[in-house]
Amino acid sequence: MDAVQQAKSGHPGTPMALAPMVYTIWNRAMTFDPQDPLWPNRDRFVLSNGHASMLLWSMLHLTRTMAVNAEYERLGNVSVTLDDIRRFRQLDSKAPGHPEYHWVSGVETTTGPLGQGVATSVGMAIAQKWLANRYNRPGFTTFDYKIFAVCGDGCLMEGIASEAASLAGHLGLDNLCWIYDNNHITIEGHTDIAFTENVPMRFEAYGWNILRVSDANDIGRIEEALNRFKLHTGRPTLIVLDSHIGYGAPHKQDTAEAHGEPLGDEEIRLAKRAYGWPEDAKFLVPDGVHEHFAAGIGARGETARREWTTLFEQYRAIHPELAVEIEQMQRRDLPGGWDRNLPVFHTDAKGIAGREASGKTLNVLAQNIPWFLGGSADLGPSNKTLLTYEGAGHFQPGNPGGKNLHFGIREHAMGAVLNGLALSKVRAYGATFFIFSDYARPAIRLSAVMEIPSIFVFTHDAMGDGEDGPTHQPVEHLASLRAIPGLVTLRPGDANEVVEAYRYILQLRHQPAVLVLSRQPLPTLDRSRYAPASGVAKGAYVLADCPDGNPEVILIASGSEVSVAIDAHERLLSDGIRSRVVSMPSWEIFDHQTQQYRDSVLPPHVKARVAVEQASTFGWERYVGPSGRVIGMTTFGASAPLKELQRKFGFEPDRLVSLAMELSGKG
Ligand SMILES: Cc1ncc(C[n+]2csc(CCOP(=O)(O)OP(=O)(O)O)c2C)c(N)n1
Ligand SMILES: [Mg+2]
Repeated sequence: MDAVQQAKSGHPGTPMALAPMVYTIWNRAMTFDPQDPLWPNRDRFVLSNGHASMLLWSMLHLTRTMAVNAEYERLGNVSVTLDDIRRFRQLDSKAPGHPEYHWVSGVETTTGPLGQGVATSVGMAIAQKWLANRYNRPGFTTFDYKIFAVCGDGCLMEGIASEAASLAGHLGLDNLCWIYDNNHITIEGHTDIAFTENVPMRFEAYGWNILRVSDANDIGRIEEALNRFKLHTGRPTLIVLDSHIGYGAPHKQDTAEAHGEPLGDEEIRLAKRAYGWPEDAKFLVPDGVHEHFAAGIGARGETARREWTTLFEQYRAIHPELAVEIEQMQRRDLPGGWDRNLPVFHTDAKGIAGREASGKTLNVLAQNIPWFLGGSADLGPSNKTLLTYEGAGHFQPGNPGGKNLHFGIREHAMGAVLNGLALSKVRAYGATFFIFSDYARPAIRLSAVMEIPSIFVFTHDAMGDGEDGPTHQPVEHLASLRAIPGLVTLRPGDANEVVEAYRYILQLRHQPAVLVLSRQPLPTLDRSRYAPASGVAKGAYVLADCPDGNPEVILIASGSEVSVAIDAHERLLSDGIRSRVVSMPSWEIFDHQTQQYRDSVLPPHVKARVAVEQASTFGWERYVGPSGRVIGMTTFGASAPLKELQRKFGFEPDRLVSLAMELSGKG
């Protein structure tokens, strides 16, 4: 109440109502050591109704959870101080508006977009099952942690939560508990206006275990429900908690006003009176409270972590390779030899599809990196993401060691599940058609906000599935993903660029990546004649050049248009025009190279530039400059065979040649 009032902004009502529940989870149920918030076997806490962030800041402060940095080092200071809370929602405060993963230690995932948190928790639960299956050995339970996720009406209205709950029910994730704050209030008022379904029945139909606690202040019954969750096997648990938003505030309780605005000084005074709390004290942490948490979660967590650490040392003696794997994974390192045997594709005019090259690469990487796994939203056979080697297996109830994940046709949840896996230090990829990246976009964005290395594999990247028509042909998707800060988007131009793209992506520790792949075969370029594909690691590179290395025209291309540019280039050279081809699979990576490198690829004095990409022209001006040209899309596509579409929209060498001639003044 005090923090929201001081900030003149925020959400007081739900933290007030859920304080007893969050207290019970943290101090009585969860195994978490505030001294080491990165301990791998800690229970996870997800606040999916992220607007109630004051709950989390309170817990992190009262438990004296310690801070860590991005290199996973403990810093020796507490994560959230009382001063941070006094500066709730202010610049640089470790008590920002919503839980932010990479900003505040002890936050397990960034939340705020409703539904994302609970969906992410499903990924965390999948990860725990997979880790337990691989690393637990007789006498050594290395991973048996549980995931607690708190959510409200908003989360349970969102489609992503339904997808995720359905998947969790199918998989029987009994390590997962969602606590539903059933307060019947959202921003516009009573849920009667838009949300009258029977939530418990819906979750029962998903295959969940349903528990109910009818009084959000009854700590004993909350604890009992949490204990029943821990003992329940075979199904995830939903605890429906009946609560009163703004509990104790005489005029605001049970109203939408308690949701998202400060209560006002007088109402706060009255609420404190109702609680039997000193009315005028602000930001009061009474004596003994820190000690109370230290004796509860602190002592329990420390004991559990110490026992685990001792056990882990014995484990290391008996299972040294597995112990090393766990440690590498925790630091987001890769095992030695992770990139051995990666495919090398030989020059081939007919070539191979990006998705095919990807499938071959994934199958090598998944064998080299034990904790690299993934799947598709029901498009495995099209995305070529299936792991087909002996023993890869399918992650299913009863087979938690499978490395092929089956998300079903649930792209929204897939994105969040990938984030949950990445937050659990498992390297995971998820796939669908590029056009449906829209359905995963909120989670992609969050992966970038969180700075976690989720991997999105999108195939059918342009008009390659021509006959399917405009509903299946991405246009604006590349531009919109490139606009997400920190997200690495890569659209490789041939099979060897696909391999190099994976080599780059796998080494990312704090950045997500989107790989955009062709459906149709692309010629495999002659790398003895053109530059090696390792240039991918620079985002863009000079693939083909004029003999004196001093071009008068530059052709820039990505993906399927790279070979079109090469064809045009050869014709221009034979016509005596000094052309250069720049393969540009990734703007994001290129933009982070030195000015010197960028100028060497795109010399500023060469103004005659043509970019070609089967996507929206939006944004290409930055590379072609005011006098350059872009061959791209300014409309939606059409339903027709690819060849006809290429002709109609100008993705042919002829068009490039004539524009290049025109720009170089030789047309
Ligand atoms: C995807 C998304 N849509 C809309 C919002 C804006 N929003 C924040 S809280 C909220 C109402 C949430 O209601 P509920 O989950 O019942 O929370 P309570 O008020 O009970 O705490 C809305 C619409 C959001 N954060 N995320
Ligand atoms: Mg509500």
